[in-house]
Amino acid sequence: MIFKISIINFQNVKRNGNLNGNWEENLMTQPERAPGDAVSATAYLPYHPSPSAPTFAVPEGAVDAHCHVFGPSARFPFAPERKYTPVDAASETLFALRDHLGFSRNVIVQATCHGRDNSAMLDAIARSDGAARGVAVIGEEASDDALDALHAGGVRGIRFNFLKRLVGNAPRDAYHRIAARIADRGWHIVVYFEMAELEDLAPFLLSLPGTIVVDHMGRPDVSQGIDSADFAGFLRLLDDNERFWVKATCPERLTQAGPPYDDVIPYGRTLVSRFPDRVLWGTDWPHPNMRSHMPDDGALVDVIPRIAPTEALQRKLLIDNPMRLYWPEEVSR
Ligand code: 0GY
Repeated sequence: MIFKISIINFQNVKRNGNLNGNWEENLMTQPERAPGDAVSATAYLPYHPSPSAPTFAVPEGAVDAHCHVFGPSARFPFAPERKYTPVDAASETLFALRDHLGFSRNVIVQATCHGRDNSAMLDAIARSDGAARGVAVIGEEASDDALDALHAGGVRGIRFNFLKRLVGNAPRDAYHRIAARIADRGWHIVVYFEMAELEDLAPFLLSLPGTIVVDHMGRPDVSQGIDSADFAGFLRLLDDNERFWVKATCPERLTQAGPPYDDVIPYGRTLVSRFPDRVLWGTDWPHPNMRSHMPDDGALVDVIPRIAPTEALQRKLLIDNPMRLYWPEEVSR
């Protein structure tokens, strides 16, 4: 069986343009999930078809430091071991969204549905005309030549994922050996975990070398409140270890209240004000695995001034910090 989803082509959308009438709608078909998929493609919401233009004027040179490309699966098949099957989300659509929202660059993060095959991400970077860099997922089988090729292709970090619903197992010994091999490349390690796991995970994270970037605010349970022991422990980890960074991303994943994400704003604001030189921001487009609602990417951008209320903080969050990690050669020392 085939199901149809409506996908908007952003190609003709100019920055801050009037959306009405500018959108060109396509119908794309998506195959039914493959046998053995843990998550049905039909249970997963497609990305927002017509994101609003944000009210917040994103500063020139801003980086969307966490987003993905998926497929197109006819060219870049999803990994057989994946836990979900997303809708295709091609680089052209990502770059049109970047322009529509007012961003200048993207950091494309390898997601689990593509496993260790980084080719869709590398293809997107190659098409970006220097405006994208990437975070890869690699295994121990990756040769030094393969790592060189990833670097030449724009990769500046690797990702270790600890979410049980996304990866079957997170082999810590292998992660150690991989981390040691990338340490002298000037790359960093992105880690994705649930805050409830932090106590168990912290010794391991601390044993990793170099800069460690925590995804999605460390995924706090926001129902516990900003003064929870878990969030205090997370703040302590960052207080005590200057090499730990955090992405102030994904209010849409963390919220229990829904848009405009009032319940998540205090977490983002705390992280940005306390660690202004170690925070990143990204859309997380195309928002894999969202089932509660699909965020309007324009509304997500409007969260930025609520968590980074001054121009100086916005500049660090959106430009200075991501440039230091992903385009260090362009940053004057
Ligand atoms: C994200 C979050 C998710 C997915 C992945 O690698 C992934 O598949 O990270 C999620 O489901 O929470 O960063 O997009």
